[in-house]
Amino acid sequence: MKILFATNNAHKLTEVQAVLGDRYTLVTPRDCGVTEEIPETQPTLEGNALQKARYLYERTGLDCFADDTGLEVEALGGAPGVHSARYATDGHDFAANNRLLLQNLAGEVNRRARFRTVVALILGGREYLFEGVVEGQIIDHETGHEGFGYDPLFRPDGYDRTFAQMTTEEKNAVSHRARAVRKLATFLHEYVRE
Ligand code: ITT
Repeated sequence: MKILFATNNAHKLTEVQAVLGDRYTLVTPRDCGVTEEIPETQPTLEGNALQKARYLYERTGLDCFADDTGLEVEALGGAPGVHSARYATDGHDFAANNRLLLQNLAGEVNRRARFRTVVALILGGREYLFEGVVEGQIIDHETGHEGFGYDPLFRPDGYDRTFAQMTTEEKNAVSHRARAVRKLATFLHEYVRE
């Protein structure tokens, strides 16, 4: 089955394809001629995931899904949250975001944080939401080169390595996105069977 994934983030594509396996072939917006940046201007992860999926559905009429993810840091009242991509600057500057996060947590003993992903699916014109969460800690310096975004600063509970020190397979065993996408996959399997 082919399904359109509303992302321009190649790392996400790799992670999600690995979770879904070869039963599903992911198609990108670019593959469908949508080359502009898909707007995400809503105040919540749910709102943004739906906005991205609806944007693509309106343009292509194809079944599709989108995810929106935020890093929620306890000592910062849940920031950067829905603003995770544009925390330090207007663009997706991962290094600047990580520097700002460390700066804002300087001297803070409470390093608890979680990643939360919301996946919005539009299938047969209907909308569905799936959520995935992983709890962990923000460490005090960047470690590792895998993954993307805040991965070098996030150490999931039960591990002594950051996401950026893990292979895609290891990250997918516990990550927010993989948890949400596994719920999506279970739903799709049922839907296809009916
Ligand atoms: P698309 O909207 O094109 O899918 P994006 O990079 O904007 O890609 P999100 O809005 O979902 O993705 O995520 C917002 C930011 O949160 C993203 O730019 C990263 O900085 C961070 N982020 C998301 N998922 C992450 C992950 O698995 N590991 C580390 N950081 C992540």
